[in-house]
Amino acid sequence: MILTVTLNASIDKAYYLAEPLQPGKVMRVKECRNTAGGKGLNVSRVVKLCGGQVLATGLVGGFNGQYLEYLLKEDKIASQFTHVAGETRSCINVLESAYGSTEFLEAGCQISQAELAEFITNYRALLADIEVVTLSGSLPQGVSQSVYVTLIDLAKKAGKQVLLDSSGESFRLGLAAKPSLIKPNKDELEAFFGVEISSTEETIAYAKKLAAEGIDYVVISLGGDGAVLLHDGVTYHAKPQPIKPVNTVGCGDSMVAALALGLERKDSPEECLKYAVAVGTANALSQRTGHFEQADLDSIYQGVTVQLLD
Ligand code: TA6
Repeated sequence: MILTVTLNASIDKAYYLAEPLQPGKVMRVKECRNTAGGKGLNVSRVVKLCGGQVLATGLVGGFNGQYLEYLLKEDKIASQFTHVAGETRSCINVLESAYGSTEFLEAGCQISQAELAEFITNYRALLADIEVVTLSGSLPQGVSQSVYVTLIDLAKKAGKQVLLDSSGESFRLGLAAKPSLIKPNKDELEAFFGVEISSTEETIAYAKKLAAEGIDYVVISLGGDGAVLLHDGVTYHAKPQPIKPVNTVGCGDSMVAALALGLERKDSPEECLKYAVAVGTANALSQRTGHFEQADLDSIYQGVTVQLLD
């Protein structure tokens, strides 16, 4: 069983426009699709789509929080959230022909120390019956940027593997707790080191610096160029056949879901990476966030090549 943690959950609203976006104009939305969002809930949907067992937890509140739990029930995803006084946020993704995907991410509501303490108590209890934990996304207001350190320490003390997928200060602090696996994308890697990276060799050099921090699995997602994985002193690069992406929102979350399953299944590093790149690429072919068609996954998986680099 995989436990997904989403502290800054969201009602993800995808707006599909028939016309190219014209800033400053009134744009009519051709179709609107609402999903239970926030990175960890995209992870939850994809774990289930891949045939895994998943339990979603985190913080939800208000009418949006009720709607989110309703949407998860519709997706038949089990959840046990801590309920807060604030209102769960919305995140907008505008999809159209001029710019592709443009996201507007709300900050999230204010969380009290008592609400966070209640979540941590609930989280500790949930650890007993699961194998792998994923910690994903930004943090709502009032939650310390060091919260992932606490959650990683508790998971590791309980003997669980824990994946961290966040950015900025919460990622930098979380590293110190040595999560089992991290998956920054290239932009997040550049931001972490304050550099510009222009080749896969450079990506690997910086990934090695993260691995040197004592992180067992370091994955760097590279969009259409696949992903690299560093584990036990070996570097792997998995690349998919080229595709024409439809909606790339949720690809990183889809990879996290596949990597969590790979760890739970004790797959080889090579298989973990190949499967994760195939799932992330299949998600890019779907209009829906955190979703893929099985036929797409099956054909993409066959075309993923894995290179052992050193
Ligand atoms: O990765 C896509 C996504 O999960 C969207 O669905 C939206 O919820 C956003 O990211 C949330 O990102 P954040 O970093 O604020 O947790």
